[in-house]
Amino acid sequence: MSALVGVIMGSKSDWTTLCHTIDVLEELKIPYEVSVVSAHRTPDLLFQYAEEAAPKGLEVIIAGAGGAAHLPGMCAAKTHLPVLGVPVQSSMLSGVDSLLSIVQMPAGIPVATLAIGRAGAVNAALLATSILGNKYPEYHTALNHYRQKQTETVLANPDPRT
Ligand code: RP5
Repeated sequence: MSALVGVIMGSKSDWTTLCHTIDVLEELKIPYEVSVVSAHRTPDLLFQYAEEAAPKGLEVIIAGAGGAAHLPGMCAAKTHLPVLGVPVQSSMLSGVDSLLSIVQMPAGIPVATLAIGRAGAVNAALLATSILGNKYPEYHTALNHYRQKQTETVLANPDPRT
């Protein structure tokens, strides 16, 4: 099946965060594609990517970036697809800069903004799966299995010292 989720990030240095998105998409068997697309260093590529995303079959875009994190917002400005923004934890400001850059979109162009770092990266994949599940029921099934397994793992390990 061709990719349904497009995962983009502003730099190779974002991979250590967005790899968690890919791990979950792989686990849930969601068809995806992944690449580096920078709002600042490759703006023309970003516009091309966003404009071609829907015509080529993508249904959700996950965009991760850090610092002056304009990638998710500019991507959302050029596509009607849902864009999930993952703030990467920056070294200078711990990702608060990334979070505020992504979350404070003007009314009219939304970006669904996740938590800073790994939690946001994981949840972006889960949210994308939830969105896709409205059209492809097997992805809701996969998501429910994931959550059930998660619950069972917590219940089976109540002692925080082990
Ligand atoms: C952003 O600048 C990227 O998303 C990255 O988080 C940050 C730093 O990029 P590098 O200088 O590490 O390539 O565009």
